[in-house]
Amino acid sequence: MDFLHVKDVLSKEKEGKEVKLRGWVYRKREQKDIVFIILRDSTGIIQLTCKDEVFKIAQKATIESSIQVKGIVKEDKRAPGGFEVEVKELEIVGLAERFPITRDKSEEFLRDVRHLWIRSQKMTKIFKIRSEVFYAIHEFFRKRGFIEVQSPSIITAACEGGATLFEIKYFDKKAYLTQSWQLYAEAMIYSLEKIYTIAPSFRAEKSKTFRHLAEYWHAEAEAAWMDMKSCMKLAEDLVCFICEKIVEKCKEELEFFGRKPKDLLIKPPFERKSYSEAIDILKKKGFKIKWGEDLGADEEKALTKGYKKPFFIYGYPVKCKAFYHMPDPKDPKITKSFDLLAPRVGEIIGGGQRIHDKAQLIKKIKDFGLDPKDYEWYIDLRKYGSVPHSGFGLGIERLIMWIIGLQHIMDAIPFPRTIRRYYP
Ligand code: NSS
Repeated sequence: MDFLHVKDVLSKEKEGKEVKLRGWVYRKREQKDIVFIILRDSTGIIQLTCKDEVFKIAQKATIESSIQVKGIVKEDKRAPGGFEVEVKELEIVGLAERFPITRDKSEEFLRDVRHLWIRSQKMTKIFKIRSEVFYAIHEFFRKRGFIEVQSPSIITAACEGGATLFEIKYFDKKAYLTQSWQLYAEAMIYSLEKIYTIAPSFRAEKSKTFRHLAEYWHAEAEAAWMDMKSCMKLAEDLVCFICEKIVEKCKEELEFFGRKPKDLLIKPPFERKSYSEAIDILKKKGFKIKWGEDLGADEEKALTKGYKKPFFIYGYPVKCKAFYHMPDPKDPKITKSFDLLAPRVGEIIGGGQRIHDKAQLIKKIKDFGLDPKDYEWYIDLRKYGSVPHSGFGLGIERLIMWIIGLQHIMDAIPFPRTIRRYYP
């Protein structure tokens, strides 16, 4: 007889049948002549009743011990999932020592024992949603004819400004960990035109916030001939597609987090606000922000207040955005750039149209205090058949935070890295 998974046993069809299950002891309750074990595996939890011949061995099975059992499925309305297994045979495969995670442990402690906390129902459900988000991104881009491309993680010049670069020793030279695949993507569009990637990006973020990781997963797209307008359309279609897939495939998980499918079944187009409009709104809300200043987490939180759906802010001033952003020919103070803001989380996507003119790019690199020598190959791309092009980057953990309603970005990734934490 093959082992089954919990989800396959929780059904009317299996009632009265003999089944074999294996997993871990999630909870345990002992009475005079019966032990109730809640068994968990990757698909869910189920109650085991252990009496008579298996009573003694069940008593020995500590929390998180791995066990395998054989027994008969019985309907029981009081059991989680409505069914239980009356155990006839029980084997302890790995007897667990005293499990350090008990009720009422602090968030900080749970992060110290992350390697064990990932077994929790909460974390398991987050990672299932996360897996579907990754899958949906691939599905979306492939359906649209985008080709997946990888770029190096070890790089020599900043994409998003030097302040958040991780410096590494590269043999006897200095190198950095990448902040984005973008500069390489801009080279690759000359062979593949429409491309995407999902890869880790690294930011030496000095600040400790609820939405910053030092290593996060970045879904990025770049396409030749694409202008900012089409790029925004692509970004909103992607987000809607991911949400639709999550609603379709993760009903139970969303319910666990109290997230209503109707709030995720969002349709394009998203609202578009200009940066100037955003500044006016913030001033009305009492912020002492001046035109030209960047929007931080507080500003973005205030702007998204009352919103259920993400929306765009476009046309950021030149100074607020990285050097490669194309100034708007109609108003060169601003760039053809946009961010997508999600309720509470703020920016989940950043993107826009790139400078494709060589002289303009060199000037902008210098204006930003950077050395054109560091960007020689990147400037080269403007010499040989340059074309208008655009792209964007989606912070996957930030999107997951919004989809699930997580309070902290650290919970959107199995082993978070932040300014204070790189263990376990
Ligand atoms: O810096 S971004 O706004 N833009 C870029 O890196 C572009 N080069 C992307 C592109 O056009 N191909 O970062 C993009 C997104 C941003 O909107 C956030 O959602 C996410 O990446 N992001 C982060 N997530 C978690 N932690 C940190 N530190 C972080 N920084 C950016």
